[in-house]
Amino acid sequence: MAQVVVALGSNLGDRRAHLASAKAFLSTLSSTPVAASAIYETEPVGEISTRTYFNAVCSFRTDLPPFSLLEQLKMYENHHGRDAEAPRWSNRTIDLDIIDYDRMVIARQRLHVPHPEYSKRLFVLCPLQEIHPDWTDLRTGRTIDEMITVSPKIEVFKTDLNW
Ligand code: A4P
Ligand code: MG
Repeated sequence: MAQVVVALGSNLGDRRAHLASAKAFLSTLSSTPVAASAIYETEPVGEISTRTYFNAVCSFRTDLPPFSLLEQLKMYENHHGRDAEAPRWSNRTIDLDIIDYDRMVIARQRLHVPHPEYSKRLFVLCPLQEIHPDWTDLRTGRTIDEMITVSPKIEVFKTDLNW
């Protein structure tokens, strides 16, 4: 069974509800309870995104191999209002990215793990630190505290919203 980390993001519509239903979906892929961070409100990164995001990170165990997990996540996004044709980094109802799959390195066209950008993104690192405070980057060996220190600064606010 593989230990995986998935990052969730939403900046359209009822952002909390989008995260909550995605978390419920992730628990259907998991054989153990899903560990979830708090919900964070974050400043958008990238030129196309204009609305603030709700972001969170979930960690769970699954029997699905990596590409089957990716397929499940993409199907979920497509069935929940995500426009698959929209340009990269567009506003989105729900984005589900595989941050880590069992500490494996995968470099294929459709799947890169660890996620290539996560180590520079406070909207992933802050919730990840909350549930995995001892996390280290597979490629560089950096601790999560070090990655947070050197990442580009954006506003990240930990909410007390319920899932
Ligand atoms: N793909 C490759 N590796 C992965 C992986 N590890 N997990 C491929 C998921 N997908 C992966 O991704 C495009 C293609 O990448 C997929 O078809 C898959 O085969 P996508 O999620 O459909 O597109 P995207 O989200 O627009 O691109 P990307 O590169 O995932 O962008 P990000 O990193 O998700 O950035 N600001 C804030 N504050 N919060 C955010 O959540 N998100 C983005 C999008 C920009 N700014 C943001 C946030
Ligand atoms: Mg994505």
